[in-house]
Amino acid sequence: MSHHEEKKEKPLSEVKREKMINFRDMSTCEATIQMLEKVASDGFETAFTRAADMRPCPIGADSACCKHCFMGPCRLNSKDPYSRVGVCGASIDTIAARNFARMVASGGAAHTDHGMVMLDVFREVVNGNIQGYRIQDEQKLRSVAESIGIQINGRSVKDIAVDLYKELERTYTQVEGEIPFVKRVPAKTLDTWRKAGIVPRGAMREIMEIMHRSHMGVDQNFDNIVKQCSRTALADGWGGSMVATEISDILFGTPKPHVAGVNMGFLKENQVNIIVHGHEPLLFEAMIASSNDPANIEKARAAGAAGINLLGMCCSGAEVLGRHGVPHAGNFLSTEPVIATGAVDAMAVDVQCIMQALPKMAGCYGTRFFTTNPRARIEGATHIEFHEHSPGECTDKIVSLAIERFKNRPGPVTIPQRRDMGVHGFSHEYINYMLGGTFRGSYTPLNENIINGRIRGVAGVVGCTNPRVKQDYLHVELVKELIKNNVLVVQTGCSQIALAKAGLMKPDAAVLAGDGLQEVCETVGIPPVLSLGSCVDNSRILIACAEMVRIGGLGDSIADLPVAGAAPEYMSEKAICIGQYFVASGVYTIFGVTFPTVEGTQFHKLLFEGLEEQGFGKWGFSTDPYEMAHLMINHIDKKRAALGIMGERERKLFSMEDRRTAEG
Ligand code: SF4
Ligand code: MSK
Repeated sequence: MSHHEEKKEKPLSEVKREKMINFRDMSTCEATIQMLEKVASDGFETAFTRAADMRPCPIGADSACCKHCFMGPCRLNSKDPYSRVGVCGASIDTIAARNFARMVASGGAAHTDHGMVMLDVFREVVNGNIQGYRIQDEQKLRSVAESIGIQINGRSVKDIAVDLYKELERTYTQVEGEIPFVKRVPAKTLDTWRKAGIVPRGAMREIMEIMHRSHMGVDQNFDNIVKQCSRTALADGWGGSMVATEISDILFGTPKPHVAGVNMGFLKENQVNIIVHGHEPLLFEAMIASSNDPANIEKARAAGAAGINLLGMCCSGAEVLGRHGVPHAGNFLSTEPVIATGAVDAMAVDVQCIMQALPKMAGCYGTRFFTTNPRARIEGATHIEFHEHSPGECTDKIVSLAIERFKNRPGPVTIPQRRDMGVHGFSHEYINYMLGGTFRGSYTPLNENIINGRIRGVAGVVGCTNPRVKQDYLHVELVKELIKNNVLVVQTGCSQIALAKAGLMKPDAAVLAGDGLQEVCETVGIPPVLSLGSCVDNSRILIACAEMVRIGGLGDSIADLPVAGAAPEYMSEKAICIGQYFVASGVYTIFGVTFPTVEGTQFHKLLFEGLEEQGFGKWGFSTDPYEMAHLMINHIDKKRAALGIMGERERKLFSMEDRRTAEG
């Protein structure tokens, strides 16, 4: 069939399935399973059934094909990947490295563009051109400004903010030199980057260069390509993503722990239910304002509703769950099933992780589906554009249309009665306060508890859900195994929603932790699993790592710390970029599902071994959550042994007194 011919699709209800699917094999989320069964009995499809019907392409999964020019596409999928080269002579190492580079570029572009939008809004707020938002966290503004060398003493908020904008703009546009947040990187880590020539310039430059270098006939040395992968990824982690997080905190408030709820049971049959899904907090913050607007609430009441009920999903949801306690209906893979409740009157989306299938699913259950961002329009969706200068215009319209749909709900409503409460909204700042107390807020107690062995180390467990593996299962089992072994877990993105549904974000989940971690959690009153926000908020984990190094006692660089990271169910290119910036920052980072390389190639060896030998972190891979946990724990123990803190209890950090004695 030529690509001009129209492919006739069968109505979904007529699609005959060869094998019956047991959704319990595909998810551990009870609400999602209930809805998947409903969707199947209603005769519709979801990502779960499409994944079951379509085997992943094995050549693509190995990243063994190249379509960077039209002499190809070339595939090097023989048993011996070195037995063939592409038409141009490209080796498997070049092909895999170039493909990887483009994943890093795309993932990094998503985060940095998100960060740049936040910065645009910040500039307009500071200049008085946007009235709908304002600086809500002046303390955070001052601390971010100070961290990159901006004078704050005796200056007005506006003056500091103007300087901060100018400085952070360089995160994107800087042609030469180092981006501002590099000032937060521990000296030894930065030294490793400088020696390797990978300190990032502006993200625009790095992403442009990586796209150039991965073009046909340019960089054909996998080692050199990986250097640019690191540089570009660092421009995201310590650049675009960090700007997104910091500016969001300045504009909307730094998260503080509070009790909040997760799962589909927070939909309310007698209210107008609106879900916001995507990534940037701007749409959601405006939607919160519109849903709380008395005029809109009155309209909803006039339509027979008891009120307007707002919920989040994916990372949009994670942002406001942490910041404001808005309930979260579920992670990425639950975005289709939730529509089958029939209770979602409107779903509004902005950017990233929005399946094209959603408007179709919305059509099946009469849900109103709205795209709002000029970057992300979807066939079949109603587009109501969101403008930062008049945010309420878009969200008020969506609220009105949701009310209209409530009045005319097309069918019965089935809401899975699952509600999971937990403590959400940690931040790297709050870890200071929580462990150090008001008067000695610092990471010292965290470091002390790591040194004395109560806490073995810290793990970041993050990332998506993916229908190629059982939804939530790997996240939950991995985290349980880690905390059982006294590893404190910090989380972001869809992963944290999996753990919240499993009840691990309640302080009493500390009983599942090993003795040492349990003691710390009970003393401080925290759960053993701390949620830090959305995917861009992985930058909070970087800052926490830098702070642990700065406090002392755990080595001189991030690579010395007893920490590890994992994205066991990842699906997006953003995750690859995140993984690469953690690896380049010095962290052992393990992915599940599949890894886009051919094992045994030089490129694979570089990622999985060679980078560590050069002073960075390294990649790891496993599809088994227990193996993954023990790979991470072994790594943590290796770092503890190198620090000389293996098996020690009660050793304190060097006090000033000790220092004087040692120096004297
Ligand atoms: Fe094939 Fe080389 Fe063209 Fe890639 S760049 S498609 S390997 S000829
Ligand atoms: S939303 S990138 S599925 S974490 Fe950030 Fe979730 Fe992964 Fe999207």
